[in-house]
Amino acid sequence: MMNGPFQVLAEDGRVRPELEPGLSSDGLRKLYSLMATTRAADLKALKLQRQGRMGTFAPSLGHEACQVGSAFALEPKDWVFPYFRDLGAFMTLGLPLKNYYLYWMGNEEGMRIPAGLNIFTISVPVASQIPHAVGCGMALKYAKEQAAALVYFGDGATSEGDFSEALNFAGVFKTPNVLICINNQYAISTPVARQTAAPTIAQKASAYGFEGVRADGNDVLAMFALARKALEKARSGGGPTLIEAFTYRMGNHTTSDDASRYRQEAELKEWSRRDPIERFRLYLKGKGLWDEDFESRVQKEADDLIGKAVAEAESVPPPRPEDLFIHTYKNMPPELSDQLAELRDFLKREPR
Ligand SMILES: Cc1ncc(C[n+]2csc(CCOP(=O)(O)OP(=O)(O)O)c2C)c(N)n1
Ligand SMILES: [Mg+2]
Repeated sequence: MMNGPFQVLAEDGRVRPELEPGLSSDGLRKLYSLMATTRAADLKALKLQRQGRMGTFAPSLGHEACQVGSAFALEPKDWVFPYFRDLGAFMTLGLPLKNYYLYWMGNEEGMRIPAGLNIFTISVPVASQIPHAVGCGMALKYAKEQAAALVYFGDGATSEGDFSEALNFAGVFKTPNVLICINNQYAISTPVARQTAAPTIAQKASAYGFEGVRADGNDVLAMFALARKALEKARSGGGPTLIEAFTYRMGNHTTSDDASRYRQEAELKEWSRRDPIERFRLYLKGKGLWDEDFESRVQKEADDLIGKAVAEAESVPPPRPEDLFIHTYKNMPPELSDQLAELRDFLKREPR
């Protein structure tokens, strides 16, 4: 590592006051409740999956600060391009939790984004959302809109051609983008040392001609401060910024993975000492903004919200097999309509 990641809060919650981003007490408490609610909603999803009530799930455990801190800096006019491990960003932006659960239950209607939210759908093909975001940045530039397009992706995405092409374009055309690499140090079982020989991901930005910064991704104030600065720069014509959020994936890659087969217990233990929520709680407590009453209120509100979201998501009828064929073409090409006819025929003979 060349320089240590940018930090506002040390691991024990001690703050560097000159770097505090100047949020109000309400703002700070909101950040806390968003992170705590994200964690509770994430743990609930794991349980749903284990009970057979959700198809598969990619846990966000450990990513709460980088997701919530960066999304908290967005304005409604900005655009967001998420990847598949972004629950905290969705919570912060106000996507109903029902939608997120529905999506992971296998119903793509969950990604029907309510009007007024400038969020694109989750991209599962690794890195494919980065060129989308840069294209959106270019469109904002043409339209002379003072808005930015922010994209999230993992460390694994940086080995894809899409990453390189998108960052090159962003640099050349000075698009209003904020590119956030959530470096959780693994792409499924591949450690980041096998992903790149560069000491940091942030430094890759200099080859594309723009600024790259490395943040402590478990420090919500560092993430907020850097994202806000990069967003302001993008909106005012200063071009793109790459932010590397240095963090750790505390859970399995997805519910189909068993990380104990390729990660050492000691590493996990080491990172659990850097828990992003714990750290922020210590900071708030020091400021007199956290006590047991506040905690119980946050947890109760989270439980209510989650209970309601589960009930709503489970009351939506399951998708029809035919739904596989819609949303791709306006007019279905003949080979697909043949396949659809064949599927309907099969379902008539062997109903589900
Ligand atoms: C183009 C493409 N190749 C492979 C996959 C299978 N795949 C899904 S997630 C993943 C690893 C992604 O790792 P990273 O970008 O670090 O994100 P993380 O899961 O760690 O958050 C892979 C290889 C995919 N979805 N898309
Ligand atoms: Mg990763």
